[in-house]
Amino acid sequence: MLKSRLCELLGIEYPIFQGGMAWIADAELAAAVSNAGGLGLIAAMNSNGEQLREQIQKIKTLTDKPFGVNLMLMSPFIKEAVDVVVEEGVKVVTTGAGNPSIYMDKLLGAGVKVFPVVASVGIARMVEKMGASGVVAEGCESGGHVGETTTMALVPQVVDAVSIPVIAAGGIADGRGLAAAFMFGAEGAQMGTRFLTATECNVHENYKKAVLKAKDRDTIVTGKKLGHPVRSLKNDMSREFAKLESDGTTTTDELEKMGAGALRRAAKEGDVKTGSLMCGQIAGLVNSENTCKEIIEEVCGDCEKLLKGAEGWVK
Ligand code: TUI
Repeated sequence: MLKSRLCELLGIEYPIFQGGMAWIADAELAAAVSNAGGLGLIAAMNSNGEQLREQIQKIKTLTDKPFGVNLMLMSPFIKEAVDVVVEEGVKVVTTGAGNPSIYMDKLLGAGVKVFPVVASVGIARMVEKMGASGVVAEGCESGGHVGETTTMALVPQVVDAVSIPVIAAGGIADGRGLAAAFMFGAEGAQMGTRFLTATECNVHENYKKAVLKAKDRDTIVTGKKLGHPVRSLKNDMSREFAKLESDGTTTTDELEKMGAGALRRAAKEGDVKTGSLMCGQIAGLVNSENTCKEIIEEVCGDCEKLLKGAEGWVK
């Protein structure tokens, strides 16, 4: 059986976090991951307090297992979301797309375990000092908002810099990825793209099919000019965005307008042409739809076999 400090700390069976995918990670997906023994997370994304509260109350009817909320720090409703998390007694939070410092005291004071998603050693060190329970070190292979460093380079550097548990993210979708994460000193892994294709994921079928069909070079990073680079599948939308971004005549306001609503269009309406299909580079490896239970058992089972067989390399 795979065990790490993470399992004991959170009372979960498998050291697996589900990514807090905006417009995708709802109460049903999160409950399915938690019921399968991982840590399911509801994406607060740009939800207001009431919308988030509804999802939290829903997940409480769907699982008795530990679950969490992912707070997207760029949300205009971030303050309300933090209040609702505290009021609803949510026990675990991951944060993304920014520095969570100003919300740490409130969350920690309410007994919430906070796992900031970080893309650099500096922020990892800072949040450890502030009392984070662990950090998710996310490399730029991931989908959505990305940093600059790869998982392979980032994870061991973060592991060396902090003593709290590190969860590796970005480019992990199978047992080999999880085993590699352990070899880097991480104590678990977070997966987004793999869970996006799960049976229990309510993302539009067109989006799911596009991810299942994607190959190794089918993603692109856009939005660097806006200060928030985002990885998504190549399509009419992302190609056009990339072109306008580099032509030097399109203003950042015009680019912002073009990006607004694009993820919702893809995830909810299935618009795979003009929507934004955020997705990690590992999509090429994700070729079948499975239940969350199948995914977690396959990934952890394969990882266990690999780690047990690792001695075979030593002569
Ligand atoms: O947050 C994510 N991934 C996301 S958020 C998102 S919603 C969105 N939609 C459109 C445009 C932009 C965002 C979609 N995908 N992953 C976690 C993550 N956090 N990756 C990188 C970071 C990060 C970045 C900067 C963490 C800390 C940070 O600190 C900022 C600083 O002050 O250095």
